[in-house]
Amino acid sequence: MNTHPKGSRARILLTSVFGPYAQDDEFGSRAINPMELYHNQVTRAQGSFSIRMFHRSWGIMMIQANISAPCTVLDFPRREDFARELKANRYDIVGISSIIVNLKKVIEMCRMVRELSPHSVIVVGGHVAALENLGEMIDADHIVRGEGISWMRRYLGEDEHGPIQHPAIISGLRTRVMGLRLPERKGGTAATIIPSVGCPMGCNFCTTSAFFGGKGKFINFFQTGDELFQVMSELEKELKVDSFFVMDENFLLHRARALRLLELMKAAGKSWELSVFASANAIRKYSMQELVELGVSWLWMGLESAQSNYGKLTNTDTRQLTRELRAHGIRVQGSTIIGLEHHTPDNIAEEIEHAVGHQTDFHQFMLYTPVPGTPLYREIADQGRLLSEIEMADIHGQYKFNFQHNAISRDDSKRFLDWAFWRDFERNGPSLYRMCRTMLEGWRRYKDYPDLRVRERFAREMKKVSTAYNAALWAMEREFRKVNKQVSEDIRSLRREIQKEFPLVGRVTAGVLGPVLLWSARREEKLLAEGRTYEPPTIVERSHWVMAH
Ligand code: B12
Ligand code: SF4
Repeated sequence: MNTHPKGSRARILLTSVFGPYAQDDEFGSRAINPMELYHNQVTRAQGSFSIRMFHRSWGIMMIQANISAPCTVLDFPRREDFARELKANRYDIVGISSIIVNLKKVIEMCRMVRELSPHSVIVVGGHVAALENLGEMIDADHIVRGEGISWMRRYLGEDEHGPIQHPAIISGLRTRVMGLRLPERKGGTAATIIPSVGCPMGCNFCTTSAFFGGKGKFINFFQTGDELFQVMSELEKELKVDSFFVMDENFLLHRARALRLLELMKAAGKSWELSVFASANAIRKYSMQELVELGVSWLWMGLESAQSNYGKLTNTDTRQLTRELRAHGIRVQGSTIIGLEHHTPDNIAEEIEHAVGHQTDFHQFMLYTPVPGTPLYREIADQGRLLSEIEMADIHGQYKFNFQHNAISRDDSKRFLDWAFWRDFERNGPSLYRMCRTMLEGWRRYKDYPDLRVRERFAREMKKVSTAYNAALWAMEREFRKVNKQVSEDIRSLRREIQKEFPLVGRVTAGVLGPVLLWSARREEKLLAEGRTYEPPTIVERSHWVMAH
């Protein structure tokens, strides 16, 4: 690849694909595929109790922070914002970030660049590049497969092996729950930290693992616990946070790095809170005490199925593991796949019941989906089982199969998926309630723990549980009666327990804020029934910027 003739003087626009997203349109937006993590794939069946929030496009933020060329990041533009930005600034390079579902938007954006900014070089990156014949589908100059920071540095003639600067990222924005938007005060939301990309476990369906090299491979941005500690300390200072969303597909797999981080946290008295993704085999490498001292308070774990034979689940009773984690105050988000090869209409209900029986705090369900670039895709394609007429925009794991399953029809795949979400909600209650239960358990176990950092962390959590969350429980108890009376009673007993521990504050907040939340939750239910959806705001951020003349 030749470097760009202007090198680091080239003006760069890095953009995500255009919205609006949560609607059906000709560019591949789908109402059931909103730009939201929880409401898209975790709490989507939970009505007004669903946790609604947006996450920025971290890939392009990471690239921007690691190049010295003048650069604009345009996140969640509408088509007209993108057009305006192209016309207002003479960009030498336009970088578009996308995943496969948004292919049609990439096609349109490339077309718009050619029309509105014909001198620009078009670079397309992100998971959409896993499509082997992407070059024939879009009009771009470069397609970047895999890690993008090193590619962009190389293209600009900068040092591709230079140290990685981590941008200050606030993990979520515009959070809403029960019809109310939470205030966005500094330090109130976790910072996102991205230690590495990829995962060496190489599960056959896993796109992230495949995209960054597959089995045995991954790319570390921060190799050691020391580097990670330093980055986290900087983010703590800049964003005033003590909570981190660790965006690493399998954070706990790198044990030496995690334990060194713990050592440094202890020495510096850091009472940090970490939300991590980890596979069961990686979690098993730690004692509960190590996890708690490391600040792990939320854990996303693949459960897949009791009958599956993924290496990460070998010799693990995931139900027992979930129980244990929750008993130590660690919120668990389980992830279960619907439509594995051994699933049939006869055994699927039992498999869903097994998954739901984990009683995780959150539960993601996804269809087994061969996605281009993965070993599973190649296997299913070789067997001639891919359904060729399916649009890319519908291959996102929340709609219907994109392949011929041996026992389950396409329409049934959607029915079973929806049933799983509903069953989890009906049987276990709103995730917000489950979280409160786990946090109370953790606090009871650790409130007198010798390590002050741990005590402080649980005390912080309990402050929320005894106030705002307790008021939410008051409203939930009433609203949930019509869904499941038993769960509503369980919510009431949890409230009693909280009130026993915090008599005054518990009673006052439930009495004052509870009715407000009940009212706003009911109003939200009504709006949702009328088709209300949410869109992320458009964000523009410029670095090393000088106006063009
Ligand atoms: C945060 C996230 C989201 C956010 C969206 C954030 C956003 N603003 O777009 C939310 C939660 C809304 C979301 C939704 C969905 N997501 Co998502 N999401 C992720 C997640 C967890 C993290 C992404 C991330 O920031 N990674 C860290 C950064 C550093 O890595 P990166 O983005 O890959 O960027 C690097 C390279 O790809 C490259 N690069 C990226 N962009 C560009 C651009 C240029 C110009 C260049 C040169 C390079 C480049 O350089 C970067 C640095 O190395 C990934 C999983 C993962 N671990 O990556 C899934 C992932 C990207 N999502 C995925 C999917 C399928 C979805 C959904 C369809 C799922 C669903 N049904 O719910 C929806 C789609 C919503 C929509 N309407 O578009 C898949 C994509 C698969 C594919 N092959 O296309 C992934 C990989 C998860 C998975 N394993 O299945 N998602
Ligand atoms: S363990 Fe999780 S992140 Fe790693 S390859 Fe398997 S599914 Fe992907």
